[in-house]
Amino acid sequence: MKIQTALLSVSDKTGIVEFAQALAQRGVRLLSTGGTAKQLAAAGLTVTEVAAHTGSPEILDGRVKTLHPKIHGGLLARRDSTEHLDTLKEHGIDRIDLLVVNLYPFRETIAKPGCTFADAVENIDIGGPAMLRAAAKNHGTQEGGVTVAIDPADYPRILADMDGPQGGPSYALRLELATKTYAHTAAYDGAIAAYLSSLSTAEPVQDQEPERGPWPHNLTVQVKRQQILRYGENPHQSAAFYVDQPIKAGLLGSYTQLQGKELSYNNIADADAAWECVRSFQGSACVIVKHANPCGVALGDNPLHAYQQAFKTDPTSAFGGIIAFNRPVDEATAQAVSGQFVEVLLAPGYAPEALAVFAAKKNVRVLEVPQGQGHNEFDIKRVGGGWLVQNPDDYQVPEDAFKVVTKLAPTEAQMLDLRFAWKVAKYVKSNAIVFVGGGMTLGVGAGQMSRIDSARIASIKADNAGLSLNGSAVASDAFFPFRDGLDVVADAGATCVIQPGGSIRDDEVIAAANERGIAMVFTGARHFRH
Ligand code: 93A
Repeated sequence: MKIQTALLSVSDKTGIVEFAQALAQRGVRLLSTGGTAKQLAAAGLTVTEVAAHTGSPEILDGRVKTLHPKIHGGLLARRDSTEHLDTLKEHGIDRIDLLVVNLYPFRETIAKPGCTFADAVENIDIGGPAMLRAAAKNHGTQEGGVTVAIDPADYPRILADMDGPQGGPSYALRLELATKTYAHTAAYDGAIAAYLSSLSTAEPVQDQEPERGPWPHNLTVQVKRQQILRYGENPHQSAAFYVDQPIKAGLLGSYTQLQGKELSYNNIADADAAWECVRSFQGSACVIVKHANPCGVALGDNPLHAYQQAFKTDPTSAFGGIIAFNRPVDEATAQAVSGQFVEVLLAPGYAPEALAVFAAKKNVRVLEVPQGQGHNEFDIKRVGGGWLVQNPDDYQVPEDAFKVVTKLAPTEAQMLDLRFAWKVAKYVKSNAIVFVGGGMTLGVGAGQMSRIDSARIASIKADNAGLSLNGSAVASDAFFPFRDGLDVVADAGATCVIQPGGSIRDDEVIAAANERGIAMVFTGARHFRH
């Protein structure tokens, strides 16, 4: 449908003169509000002020300028309804075919230091969103409808369609722009609501800054929907993946999928667990995750070696696992990984030969995640009627905080294993017990309600995998509440233990370690993960 009349009313005037010129050249009549009209007229364009068009002057300091039936009628009349079009005629209302609006800069205003309440309120746009929502509602049908532009980047696309065979914006473009408009007005109102809620007069529960890092009084997150997922954690749940705007390099959300089936909800959750764990190591490492827990973690001379070691921990669970590397994957590693059923692969890069190997396995989802230092500012967990927000668990125990509490001190080799085990335990769901030896996990006990059961499960799993725990090192993500857990790991063959300490029965546990000839280190910090 040909565009005959356009209304232009923009705060961000980027590209507006050029666009208006292009519209005028194509015979479009221009309507515009005060500031925008002034700028267009200064560029030599013929423009009718909305006030002149409606016969109503801008009033209340501009709070009412476009809120008029001549504007909203012109935007909202159905193009396929004779009745609507007759009504327009009856009231002397012209159709408006194209609406170009961007809103008062509310977000930018409140972000300015020293912004007053009055500044904020005056920058709440009312007429703009009203017109945008009207135009978007009436984006119409294949036959015709209103075109709406909020983004200067879309101006050339509208012109291109006007010059195309249809002589006007296609239905697909009108629909796309209408969708974009509603997302925009919703986000705009969301920002206003967030701002107003920050002014709440309710007594703050605790007005002190927490000591453990920066803290927002109001959490505003900008996210973009990356993809709609086939379903959520279970097929009867709907789900989507949203990524931060802008996304920081190094975090899972910055991935590129190089091949494979679409990612599922569980894929993404597990991929994140694997990626966060593997990127915490300096040396070449491989992490295999199943149901959000690492079931094999190893350091190696190269990715292939790391993978082979990680796989040995629990070949049964590794089936259908998510595998992450912190080094680019080469052909030999790709061949080895292809020997097992794998759901998702993650690495900072892939050799072309490695990609050729995976190409033969069409379903395998291969993700490239750029290396980077990015970290989440906050962890957020939804609970009934609220949100739990915390700083992410990125605490690293400083070397001088490791405290040997037993008669025996760990050897240097044992200390290496203990540090590795401690790091892995952080990524295992609580209660976590992790046996390691020689830079690989030997048994992982995860997600049990009692620590002793996690210890038992870890040793059973090592046994199932044919791995010896004699001389192994053990990490516990939180303190042993009684000596029984320590006895289980000692019985299994462990000779050194790392744990936070801090139990009222620490003395009992230390005595047990001394009795069993175990070297034990306290970290003073725990790593619960739920
Ligand atoms: O103050 S408003 O909420 N009331 C209105 O009726 C109205 N109509 C357009 N703000 C209104 N606008 C906004 O004015 C537009 O959304 C745009 O951001 C701005 C353009 O004003 P000018 O052309 O005078 O610079």
